[in-house]
Amino acid sequence: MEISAAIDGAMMRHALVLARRGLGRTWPNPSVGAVIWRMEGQDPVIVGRGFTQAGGRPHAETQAIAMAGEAARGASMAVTLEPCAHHGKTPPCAEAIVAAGIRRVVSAFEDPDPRVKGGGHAILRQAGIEVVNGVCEAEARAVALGFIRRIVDHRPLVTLKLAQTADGYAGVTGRQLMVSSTSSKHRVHLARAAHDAIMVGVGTVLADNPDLTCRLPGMMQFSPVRIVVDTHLDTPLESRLVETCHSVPTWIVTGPGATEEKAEAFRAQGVIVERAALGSDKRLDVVAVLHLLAERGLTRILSEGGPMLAEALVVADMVDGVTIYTSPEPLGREGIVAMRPGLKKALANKKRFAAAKPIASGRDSLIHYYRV
Ligand code: AOF
Ligand code: ZN
Repeated sequence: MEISAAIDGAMMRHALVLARRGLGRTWPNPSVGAVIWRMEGQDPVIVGRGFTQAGGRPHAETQAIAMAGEAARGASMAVTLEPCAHHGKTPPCAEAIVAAGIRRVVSAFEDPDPRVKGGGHAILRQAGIEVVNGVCEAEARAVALGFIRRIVDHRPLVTLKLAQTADGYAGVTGRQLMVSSTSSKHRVHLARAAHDAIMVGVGTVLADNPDLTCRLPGMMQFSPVRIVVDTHLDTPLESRLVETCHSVPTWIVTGPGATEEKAEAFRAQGVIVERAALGSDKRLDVVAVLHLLAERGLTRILSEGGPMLAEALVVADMVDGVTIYTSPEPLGREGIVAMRPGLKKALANKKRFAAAKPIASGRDSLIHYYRV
């Protein structure tokens, strides 16, 4: 490989590492990474780095340019998404790159947002900047998948998380069951932080009264929005999710049948209550729920339960990844089956999902399935 192509790839991979740091915190915007470097002889020297800040602004490029200062003049930039071309709260990044005197831009892929869509690369080229597009495109698309799903498919990315006993149970009705080791709990909390929202069915709230926060040391502020899918508004007003909605936002998506009076009682506590349409089975239509959440700006959802919601999401083909934690101990009696038939069938279909090699997570085993 040519030296400059190898350097472009290395700088893009570095920008991708930066972009991953913002995952879960930039919605409705994508998390983008940018690296600015100059060549000193044969060696690249990094003079600026940036990633999209919490809430989606400032953008990655302006962060990197601010760090580089005058060193940006004549330098190269690697950026994990086409620089924006539209006027938002600040002028377009493409114009900021031109103004900073950057000579060469290595970009991963064209921004699908209709406000940009090739316009950023065009601004750069018109200014005489060399643009190389398509570097590490697959990896960059994977990092930006939540944003792409929202813009292109009008739904957020969905990751399913499941925990089961060795004999395949998620728990016993009405009682919380600890199926995961400390190491698995840490992994789950880290995954929570990298998503915009955690979603559960009301059954999980009734059974577990969960907190659904990121409780890793120093990371509490990375707790995402918590969403309950609750057709009849059965969430208890005394639940943890309602009681703590002032420190971490709680949204409930309910159906048209729940009374407005009931909805108001939750709103009075600080919960955001939204309505979506029902499916033919008289339960909330998960596709309608996801469209609504995308409209509200969410790009990455972690669905943590229960088995009915997981099955409905996968049967509707709304799932991008599935993480399954399996404990070494069996439950040893009847319980709630973790993987309902629709989910099992989908995961066994190699045209739909590919399994990564299982790994150990403490005493549990962990397997991740990717959408093909
Ligand atoms: C970039 N760099 O770091 C990000 C970009 O609402 P605004 O004005 O902040 O614009 C959001 C759009 O900008 C978003 O839909 C996407 O097209 C792009 N995001 N662009 O150049 C960044 N986060
Ligand atoms: Zn921008």
